[in-house]
Amino acid sequence: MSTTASSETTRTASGERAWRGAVAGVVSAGAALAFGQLPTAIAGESVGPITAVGNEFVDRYAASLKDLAVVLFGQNDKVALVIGIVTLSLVLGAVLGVLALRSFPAAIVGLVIFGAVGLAAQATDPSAGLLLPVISAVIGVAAGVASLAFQLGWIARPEQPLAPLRRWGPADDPRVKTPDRRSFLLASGAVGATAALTGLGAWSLRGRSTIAAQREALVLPQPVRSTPVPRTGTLDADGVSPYLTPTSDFYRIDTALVTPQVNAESWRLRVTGLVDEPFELTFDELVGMDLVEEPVTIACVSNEVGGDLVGNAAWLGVPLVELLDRAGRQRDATQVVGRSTDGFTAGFPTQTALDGRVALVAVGMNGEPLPASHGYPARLIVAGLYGYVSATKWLTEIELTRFDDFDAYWIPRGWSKLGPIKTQSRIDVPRGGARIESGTVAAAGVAWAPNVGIAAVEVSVDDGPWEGADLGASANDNTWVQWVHRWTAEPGEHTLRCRATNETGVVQPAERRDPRPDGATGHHSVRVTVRT
Ligand SMILES: Nc1nc2c(c(=O)[nH]1)N[C@H]1C(S)=C(S)[C@@H](COP(=O)(O)O)O[C@H]1N2
Ligand SMILES: [Mo]
Repeated sequence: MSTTASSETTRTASGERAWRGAVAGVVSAGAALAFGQLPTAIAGESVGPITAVGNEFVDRYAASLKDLAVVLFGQNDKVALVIGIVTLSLVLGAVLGVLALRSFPAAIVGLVIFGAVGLAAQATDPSAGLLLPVISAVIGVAAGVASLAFQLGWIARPEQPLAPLRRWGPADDPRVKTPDRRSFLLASGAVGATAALTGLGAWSLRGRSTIAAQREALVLPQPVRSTPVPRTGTLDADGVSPYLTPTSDFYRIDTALVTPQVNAESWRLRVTGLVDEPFELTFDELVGMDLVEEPVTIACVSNEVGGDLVGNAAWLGVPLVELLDRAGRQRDATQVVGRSTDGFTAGFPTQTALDGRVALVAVGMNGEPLPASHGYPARLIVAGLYGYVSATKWLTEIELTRFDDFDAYWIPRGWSKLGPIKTQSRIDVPRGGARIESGTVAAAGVAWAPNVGIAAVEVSVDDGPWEGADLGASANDNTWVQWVHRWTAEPGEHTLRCRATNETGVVQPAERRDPRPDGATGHHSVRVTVRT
């Protein structure tokens, strides 16, 4: 009886100890994260250790995910990734806390490794130097070790909170009395609250952006030449995409976990590589050149048939060819590579920039400076090419290389090196699954073949004959066109299908292919119910 009782007590005690170790570890990992975030936050940098680890994760695993859109995330997935990193850190902290009870030095090693991961990720981030990451790592690890020592010190001997640091061993010395639960929780609570406040402070500083104010105050010069944009509403069908996509509705795709905040005042655009005279421009010098404004539809290669990763905007910028000529591009410079502050790259054949199409270093979108999320202060826009090979946002460098000498970001990740936008069309209304009234129904949508132009859109109902749709006005061959087809709907279930023909006479193929490696093909169709 007495033996049972005593082994019960031991087990409870060790269970309680392990539990305290885990709590102390979680709180210490939190402190390490919070203090680690502080230096970059104070310095006004957008990429701290957590974001850097997240970016590294994206860069590493982008290749193994089938769909670019999955890795390029919506904002929610980005938040989920950050939450995942924090959660994993806290769980690792719990493990280290339990480990610390057996060997405090082992737990210190664990925290140092933890800091080294953050440091390594930050060090590979091209937008950061090395000083801040090192400071972050040192402060973060120090905060973690101190928190752990303080809390576990309270378990062992409250009068000497830093004892574990000196003792180099487990805190189960029988002469050391274990403090009551209340003292321990007080110690952990105090450290936890400090960590939480620090984390909140770092978080709120992080939101501080001088770029928003700078961008708002910026007035861009008028273009010397612009293609007039047809008034919206030339095509009266409710629910069809507007001809110009409002900037706030424009799709956004990029690998950046936090939108880069680039200061236009210190920003430089370098034109380098296989050129006779590399040069560098300030933002003022760039916008001081002759600007043109052109509406261009851009699309993401991951856009599924019928998807919405496509939009049409009026882009204001400097023709790329002028920058290439000024640099004196060399004969073997067969690829134009755009490089971004965040390390992203995109490359396309130099010939594309020289064949007369619209290819711009853009600074404005729909009459305003580029929003941060669309590449402020400057990005590339090349009519007819998917974004992943051309549309580098937060552009800092245009490098001329040989086509075979360099593969940009998405190429080793399994996407085609050449990325011309495929001729596509989409039904906006009626929506798939809609229940509609019988009678005359306006089926409408958009069709695009940038740099080529749309010649015709046709609609087929229930696999019947293709019938020509009416096309809306378009500014040029670089934008989508709106289309409408009036159809007499009889009660029952019906399938509507559309296809486009481009200006070279190529008809959008019916064959369904996945976005990878060079863009989806197939016809968009919707199934609707016509009420009786
Ligand atoms: N710096 C940077 N630029 C980038 C990307 C990126 O991940 N990073 N993504 C590209 C891709 S895949 C597309 S489709 C377009 C999307 O541009 P948008 O977000 O302005 O619509 O940006 C391109 N430019
Ligand atoms: Mo894309």
